[in-house]
Amino acid sequence: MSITNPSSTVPTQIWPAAFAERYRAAGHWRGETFGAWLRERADAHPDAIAVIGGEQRWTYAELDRRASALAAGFLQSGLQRGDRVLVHLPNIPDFIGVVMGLFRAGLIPVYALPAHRITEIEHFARGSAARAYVAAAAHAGFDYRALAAELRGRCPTVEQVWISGDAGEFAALEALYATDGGAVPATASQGSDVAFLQISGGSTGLSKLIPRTHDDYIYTLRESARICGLGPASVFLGALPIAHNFPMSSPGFLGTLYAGGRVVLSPSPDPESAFALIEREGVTVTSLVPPLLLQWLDLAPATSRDLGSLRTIQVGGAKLSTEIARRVRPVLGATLQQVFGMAEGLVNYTRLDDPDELIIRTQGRPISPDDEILILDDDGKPVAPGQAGHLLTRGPYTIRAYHDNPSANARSFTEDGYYRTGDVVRMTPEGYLEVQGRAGDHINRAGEKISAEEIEDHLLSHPQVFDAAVVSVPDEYLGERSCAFIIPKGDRPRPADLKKWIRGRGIADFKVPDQIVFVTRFASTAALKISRKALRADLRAQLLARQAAEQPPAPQVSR
Ligand code: AMP
Ligand code: DBH
Repeated sequence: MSITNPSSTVPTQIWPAAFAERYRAAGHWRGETFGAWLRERADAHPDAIAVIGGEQRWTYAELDRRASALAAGFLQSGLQRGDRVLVHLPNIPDFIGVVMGLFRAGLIPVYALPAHRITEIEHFARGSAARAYVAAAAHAGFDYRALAAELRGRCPTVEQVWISGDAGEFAALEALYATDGGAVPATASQGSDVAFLQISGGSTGLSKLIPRTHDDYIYTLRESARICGLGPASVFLGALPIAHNFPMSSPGFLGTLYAGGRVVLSPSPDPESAFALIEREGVTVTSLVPPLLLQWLDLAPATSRDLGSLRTIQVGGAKLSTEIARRVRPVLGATLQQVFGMAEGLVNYTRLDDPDELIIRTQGRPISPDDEILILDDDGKPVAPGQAGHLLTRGPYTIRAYHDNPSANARSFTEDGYYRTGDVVRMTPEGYLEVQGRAGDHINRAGEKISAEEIEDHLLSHPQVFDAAVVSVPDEYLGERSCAFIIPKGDRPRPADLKKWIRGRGIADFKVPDQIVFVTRFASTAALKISRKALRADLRAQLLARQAAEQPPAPQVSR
């Protein structure tokens, strides 16, 4: 009988020794840890406000005390250093309390988005062998306690559940804050340990888990805070869900805390909630995706709120059009900063003092002088300067491997350790990147990445679906929306019923196809003989051609 050692599944992230030495010698990796720097900030300015959300205002001393209390409480419950804990919280102070508590205990948060549902959560729980789940009682009309109950039924390895708010049958997070954390050391970790698992947007199939170390992530926080000019006087508004890598770390709430600034959490990204908080708290910087920026630009001229404190509006997650980019300063009175990043690592910023044209037209340049960039043609050869090609990268904060996923690792990384981003970019003479598009088959819907394959798999399990192909379609507001082409089996299902059914599979709402088009067959060539990729490209082209010709798109289209 074989006995599995639970510690063997503790995630790792390892760079070749020569690279690690170089990154340490350059001062990028300093052996700092999340638990320790929070203690340093709390010792240096205990009474400065760290986190504001709802009616709560926590000073650095309070956040530090809460982190220690939770660390002690988590460990007393039986969790052990290196265990994984699913964090499924909206933008509330408990999000920050919980992750800081986990860091301090040497436990590994696995970040889920509030929009994720049982199917995704089960996938993350299994993939990370999580032993605990922390969620809010309810948010945006969804009861996470019901999800917790279902998760426990499906994944017995999830032994502990803590709920922020009315805990019902589960343990209350609030009670853990009462644990005596006095004896807990500032950190249980080393710089090279994995600090957390971030979630990939998922280009093929289900999301992958991304192990990031203290050393590599703290390097991005330090440099991002510097590039974005953050300091103790900065007030960052978390409007996007802060589990996203962008508002988490570029510089996001973690970069703001690292710089000793103040984090204000908005429960919703809508302009009304955000504008009220900007006025009340004197917000200086925030991060948005392009569709949200568009809403802000539309509503700002008419608002009665004073937005005068805003200095920087960061926009990323999806391509920003130059026309919209141009409106930022005149309408919001703030400097635009474009941010092109990925949870796997590489982050590019336009710099605050760059000429307007660079800020408006490009997605910035890398954080680090040690970020290595390759732009290759389809045959893997470098393109001529200024030409578009596939972006590959490696560097001091770009991962070398996903967690426990050999097939994804074989696809996504070259033998010499470059990450294939899947993005098509060109480099300007100034060394800035312009994102041209994606080589892969995912849909970037308002910054949320959706894998075509994942949704096709759901559709294919419907009894009246013979075959399905999901493609992205340009959308004026969302950037891209999803369209599912379906060959029905027998009676054609109603599009509304199909969408409802997909929703019932327990997946995030943003993954439900926006549009459904029924077709009798896919291509004149036998569908099986052409690759899914070619098929999707073909269907997308047909749809766009039909739309351009302003003919009725196809029999039975529903949005
Ligand atoms: P994820 O894998 O979910 O972390 O998403 C990262 C991907 O989002 C990148 O590889 C790009 O495809 C896309 N992305 C992020 N920021 C930008 C941006 N500023 N412009 C265009 N695409 C972006
Ligand atoms: O889209 C992203 O994942 C992203 C965008 C901007 C990101 O991870 C980041 C900055 O760090």
